[in-house]
Amino acid sequence: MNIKGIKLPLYVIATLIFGIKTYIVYRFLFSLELENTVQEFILFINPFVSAFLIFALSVWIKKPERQMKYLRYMALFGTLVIFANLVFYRSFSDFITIPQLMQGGNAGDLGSSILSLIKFYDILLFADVIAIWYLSKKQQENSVTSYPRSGKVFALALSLALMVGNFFLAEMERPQLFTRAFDREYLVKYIGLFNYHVYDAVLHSKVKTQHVFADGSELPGIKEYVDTVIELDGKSDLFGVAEGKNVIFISAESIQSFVINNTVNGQEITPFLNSLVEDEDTYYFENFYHQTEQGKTSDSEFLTENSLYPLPRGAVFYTHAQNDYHALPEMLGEKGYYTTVFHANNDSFYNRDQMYPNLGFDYFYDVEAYEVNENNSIGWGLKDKPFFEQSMKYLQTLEEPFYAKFITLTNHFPFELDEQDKSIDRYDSNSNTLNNFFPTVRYMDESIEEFFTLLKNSGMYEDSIIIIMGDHYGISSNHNKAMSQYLEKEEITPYDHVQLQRVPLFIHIPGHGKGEVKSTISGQIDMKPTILNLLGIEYDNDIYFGNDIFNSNRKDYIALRNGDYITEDYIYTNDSCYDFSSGELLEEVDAEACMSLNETVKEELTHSDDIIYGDLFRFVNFKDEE
Ligand code: GP9
Ligand code: MN
Repeated sequence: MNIKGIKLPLYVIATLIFGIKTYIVYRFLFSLELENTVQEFILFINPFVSAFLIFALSVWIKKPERQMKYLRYMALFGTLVIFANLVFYRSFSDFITIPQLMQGGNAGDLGSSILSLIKFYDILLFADVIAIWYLSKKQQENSVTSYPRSGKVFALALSLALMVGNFFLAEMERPQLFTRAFDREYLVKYIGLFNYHVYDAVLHSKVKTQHVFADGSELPGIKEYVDTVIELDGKSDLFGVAEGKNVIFISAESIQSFVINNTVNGQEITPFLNSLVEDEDTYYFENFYHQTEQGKTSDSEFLTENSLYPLPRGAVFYTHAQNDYHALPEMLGEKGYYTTVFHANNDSFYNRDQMYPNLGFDYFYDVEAYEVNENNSIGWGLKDKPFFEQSMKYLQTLEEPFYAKFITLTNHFPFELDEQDKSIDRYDSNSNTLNNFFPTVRYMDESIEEFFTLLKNSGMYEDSIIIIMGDHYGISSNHNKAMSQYLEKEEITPYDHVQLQRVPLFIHIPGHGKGEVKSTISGQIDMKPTILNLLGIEYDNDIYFGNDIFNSNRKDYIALRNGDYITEDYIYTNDSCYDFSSGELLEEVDAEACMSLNETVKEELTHSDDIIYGDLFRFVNFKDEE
């Protein structure tokens, strides 16, 4: 084709028209949220980058007619991929994954309504295919030139350079985009639909290979470990104390224990949670650690529901959502519990729409269940107060007993809050993150207090136990300078850093009367056995790595996901041991007892990883064994 005398090869023209089409689909047919101009820019360039990558390959094909055929069929194939995703998206607000394609379940649901999901104007999606088809036929007739070697190499080099540039920009805008395996919407937004599918395929084949080579031969070793190191003889006094009661579990976003019973600018940060610390119906755990990694909230959910460790890379909710699990919701379901999650975010975020049913949850009240508007939302979405308020109408209709998990959202980085919602002032330091953290923590504290009142007014309070757990840290070590200023410490040592990984845990049992502050070294890995114990449910043949938090015989360490660990006497981090109470660095001779746990912790983490990588629970029949 000649444009003002410049002869553009067909693969470039195809790139341009296919790229424009793809951009229009991204922008107007998928609802991808764009938060700033960098994101708009990335979304604009990625369709062209992907199209060029595909079409420029044609220069390597020798025969001109084959070259043209390649362009035609690639345009058609690419359009079919877009079209299939679009139809899928209209039903599930999500993009197709390989496991989904193979699983067939979702696609089956789609089957009946597929016609209603296709719009008449979808035909326009194929306009560029027709144009490319026509031009390629025309060129073929005129016989196409073959490209010189330098031209071929240039086209390939350019397409790769463009892709690297695109990935680089994406990684800058969303650090750890690939390793955190965030959300499909993010991936499509930043690297485009086609590269997303390639990424999904790579991830899938990796998971599949590990899956294929596992044969369950590791299981006896794992079982022996669980039997000797983890499993406890006898039960705690609280076994069955909440038998038959509803479990209301609040996953409190980004709260760390250092805010409890603390002040900022002379003002109390969490008055309601502080009142619970004193409350006679509440146990407060002051040495409770989060054990999450890159999957953050989803990792904390994974730990809680399975008593398995999350993975060292990526979010296990995303990478191993198809595995067999033997999770708390499933076990509670078998005992007659209705199990559900309330969280005002997209259901595809962290792949929850796939993972929750697999863990045995009966229902997920996601953002669609809520009325979200400009006035009642900030930052990540619906504010916590309207979130709890609006959840009540659903909660009241649930069949009892139920296990209901509520995941809050307002106290999320970057900790934005409307002026009218601020009850305390910001802190003053060089870190806006830390400064803003305090008012949003207070807002969450107030929202939980309001939720307690709503529960009391509804009459559900007496029949329930309420657990409040911090999901992970909110203030990363990037803010250590400001943190040391706030904590009035000279510096944040590796010991302090580990201690800052403590998140609050409250177990509130209405009418119990024996609540106290507990110093037990404990972590999220302990939640599943603890909840089962409180409800009086036996789980002798389960495989898990935590202990009932109320049992005094429990194993005496808590492993963090990076291999650090904490005992009553020591903290191991950075290849060194610190005295638990004083924070003093121990000399090698004094550290022997502490160091001796090193191998056990590694072994424990490896066993847990092996279960996930090899999907080993598919070889265990938990039901027969019970
Ligand atoms: C998203 C919410 C926050 O739905 O759970 O996730 P996080 O960024 O904290 O992992
Ligand atoms: Mn979180």
